[in-house]
Amino acid sequence: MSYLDISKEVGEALHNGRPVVALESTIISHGMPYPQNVETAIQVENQVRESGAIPATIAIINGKMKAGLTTDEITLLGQEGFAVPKVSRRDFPYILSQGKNGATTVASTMIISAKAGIKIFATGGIGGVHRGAETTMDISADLQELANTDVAVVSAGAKSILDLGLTLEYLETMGVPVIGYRTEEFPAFYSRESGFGVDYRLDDAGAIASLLHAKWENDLSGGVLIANPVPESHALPTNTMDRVIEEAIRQAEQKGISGKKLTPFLLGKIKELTQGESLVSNIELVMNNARLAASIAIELAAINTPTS
Ligand code: PSU
Ligand code: MN
Repeated sequence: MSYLDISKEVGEALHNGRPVVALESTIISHGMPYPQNVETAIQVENQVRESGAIPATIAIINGKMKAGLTTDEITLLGQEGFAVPKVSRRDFPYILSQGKNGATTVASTMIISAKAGIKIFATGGIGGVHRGAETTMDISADLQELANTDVAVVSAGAKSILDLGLTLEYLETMGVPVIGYRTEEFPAFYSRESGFGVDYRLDDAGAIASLLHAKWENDLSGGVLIANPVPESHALPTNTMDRVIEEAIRQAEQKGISGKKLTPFLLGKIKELTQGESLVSNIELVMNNARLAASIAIELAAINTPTS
């Protein structure tokens, strides 16, 4: 019995060496409110298609690791929201053996992408080293997955709910290249600046695809983080967001929220405290990442299946 279920469209695209972009599902169930979450998930898939690649939204449905969801499945994850278990690497054995549904994080989307043969994945923001991790030890499993699994993740950096400096140190230790797309600075999700640099700046999708090829061709296993800043038009003021994030973290501490509940709690609070303004920015940056991921997937497919 296979636990992996690749949709017909995604399977054919992979078989024919066509570009495919993976998309995660925790962003649907835990990252945005209904109905914007479902609308965005569909819009992002359309964006990938318009950009010339095939989208593969990833989740666990009835104990199957799915690459390519139906609209009904996306709608189910969006409607059930926080009731859908958030699945990272450690949760797979339980969710699969119980035949349950699960929303996949960056880590678990990478795992299923790698099994399916998908190399490029677009999301909003990754998990990382939380502020105060020197006492809580709260470090997202996303970082360990980037260390080990051969998938490139396009994100708008990471929210400053995390300690961005420690997150970048961790990635360096684990051998994960952090590439800035048209930027020297690691972006902080809602804003284009963080005060931290990236390892290398690359200005076109072809150069990024060449870097991925050079890494994997030489058995340098593991992921690559591609940081794509939020479009200028939708960036939010850093000092407003800093205040909002500080307040969200204060409330989480007061309520004693920890473990896998922390990130979704903080995301929810940020949304509440910015009265939805952050949601518009969030949607735009995900669309922007989908476009870049599709371009990289196209370039990588061209390298791997040269014409003539
Ligand atoms: N950060 C965001 N938006 C998100 C997430 C993180 O700005 O939606 C989600 C992603 O699915 C990410 C996960 O992989 O949260 C990380 O959770 P944790 O910190 O519990 O590993
Ligand atoms: Mn955590």
